[in-house]
Amino acid sequence: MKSNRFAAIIIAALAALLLAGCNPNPPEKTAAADTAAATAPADAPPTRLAQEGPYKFSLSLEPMPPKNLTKTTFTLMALAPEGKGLSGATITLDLKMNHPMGPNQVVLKEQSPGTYTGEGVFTMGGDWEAHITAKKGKQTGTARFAIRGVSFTK
Ligand SMILES: [Cu+2]
Repeated sequence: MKSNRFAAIIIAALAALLLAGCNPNPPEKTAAADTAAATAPADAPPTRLAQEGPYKFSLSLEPMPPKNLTKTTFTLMALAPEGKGLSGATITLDLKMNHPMGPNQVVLKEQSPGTYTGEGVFTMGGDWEAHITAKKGKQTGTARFAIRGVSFTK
């Protein structure tokens, strides 16, 4: 199939551009990521670094370990102060590295009270952070998770 081969070349070229454009070395980690995630293996599940506001969050990914340029499902569990599943919130997840990568936001949709999911793509291998913002009425809750060791290859 000629078109498949062409697509593969385009993807390879795009990957090379992304790698060249965002200087993968030396990886300079944030202090918070260092302290909270230093002991976790490189392919550990997302580690919560910080959480502010009235809600409690935990994050999981599929596939795990995550891969570069591969559709990834983000599942966020969100609890309201009473310990019930948070319902009716608007939740976004911003993927960031320790250098400019451009905006990479996933809007999470409520599947059931307390469970929000969305699909996104890591645009580079390496260590990322997911920044969560949950809004409901006048309340806002945030959290940051370390996502280490996103595979450079698919
Ligand atoms: Cu990068």
